[in-house]
Amino acid sequence: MQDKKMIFSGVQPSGCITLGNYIGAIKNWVKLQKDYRCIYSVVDMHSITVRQNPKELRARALQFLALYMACGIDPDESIMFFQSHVPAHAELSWVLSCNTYMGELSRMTQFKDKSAKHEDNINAGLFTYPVLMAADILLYGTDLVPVGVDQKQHLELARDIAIRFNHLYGDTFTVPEGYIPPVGARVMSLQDPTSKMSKSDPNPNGYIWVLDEPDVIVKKLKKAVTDSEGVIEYREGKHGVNNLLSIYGAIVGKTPREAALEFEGQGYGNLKMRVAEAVCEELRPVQEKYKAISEDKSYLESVYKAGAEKAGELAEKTLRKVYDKVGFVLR
Ligand code: AQP
Repeated sequence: MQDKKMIFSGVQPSGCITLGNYIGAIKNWVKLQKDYRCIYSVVDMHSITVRQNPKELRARALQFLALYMACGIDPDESIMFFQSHVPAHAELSWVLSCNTYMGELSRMTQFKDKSAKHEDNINAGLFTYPVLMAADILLYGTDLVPVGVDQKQHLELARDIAIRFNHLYGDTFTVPEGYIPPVGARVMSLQDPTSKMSKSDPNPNGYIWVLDEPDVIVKKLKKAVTDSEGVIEYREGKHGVNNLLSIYGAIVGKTPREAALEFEGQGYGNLKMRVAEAVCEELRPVQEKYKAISEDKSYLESVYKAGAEKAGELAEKTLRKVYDKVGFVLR
C-alpha cells in the first residue's frame, strides 16, 4: 500500500456534476484507484469563490460524495472527504500564497474567464484559487493529478510553487505530474461547442448532468449545435461534431477519428441518437447506485468522517514539516 504512488483530485460543488466532469475526471479516478493510493475530495472551499446559496451548497456537497461512490469510487480503497473538514488546506494555502507571485496568478486564464463572468464579485479568493489548489495537491505528497485540460495551467503553477519552495527551504514537497485522459479531456458545451462544458453554465442545455433522466439526455443531445455541412468527420473547425464524436469515443473506448469512421455517410440525427444511447447506457448504473447511496444518510456521514480523519492525519504531517521549515515555533 505504502509503495503505491499517490493521487489527489477533486471537483468543486459549484453546480451539477456534468458529463464533462465525469469523462474528464471521475471516470478516470475509478480506473486509477486499484493501482494508486487515491484521495478524492469534494473541494467545497473552492466553490465559494463564486457566490453560492448556502443551503444548496451543503446539499450539493453531499450529493457529490454520493455520486463519487455511485460512479465507482470505493471508500475501502480511496479516501473521500470534504475539503473544509481538513483545516490544513487553508493553512498550507496561506504559506504557499506567500511564495506565489501576483504576476503568476494574473496569468491564469480561468481567473480571467471567471472575472469576466462574475464582474460584480471579482474577489481575492477567485484570484488565489490556484494556490488553494496547490495546497490540496502538495499536502498529500501527490505524484499524479488526474485533471481535464482546463486545469493544466493550475497544475503547472502548483509544480512551480513546489519547486520554488523546495529550492528555498530544502526538499519538502513531491513535485506532481498531471494525468490528462487521452480522450475526453475537454468536453465542450452542447450549445456553444467552442467553450467547455461547465457545471455553472446558466443554460442547462449546454451540459448533461450525470443525473439527467434519459429523455432529458436525448432532448439535450438532439438540440446540440453542429454545423450545416451534414458530413460526419473529425477535423478542424467542426466543433460540434468533434465534440459529439469525442463524447461517444470516450464512452465506448475509441478515438474520435475511429468513432467518425463508424458514422461515415450517416446523418447528424443518427449520430446524436447513438451518442444519446451511449451516454444513457453509461449513466444508468450510476443513477441507480446513486439513488440507493443518497438515501443512506448515516452511511454517507460515516464515509466523510472517516475520510477526513485519514486525510487530516496525512495533511497534518506535511503541514508540520512546512511550519518547521519556514521557522514557526511548533505547537
Ligand atoms: N468540460 C470538461 N471536460 C473535461 N474535463 C472537465 N472538467 C471540468 N470540466 C470539464 C474536469 O473536472 C474536474 C473538476 O473540475 P472543477 O469542479 O474543479 O472545476 P472546473 O474545471 O471549473 O469545472 P466546471 O464544471 O467548469 O465548474 P465551474 O462551472 O464551476 O467552473 C477537473 O479535473 C476538470 O479538469
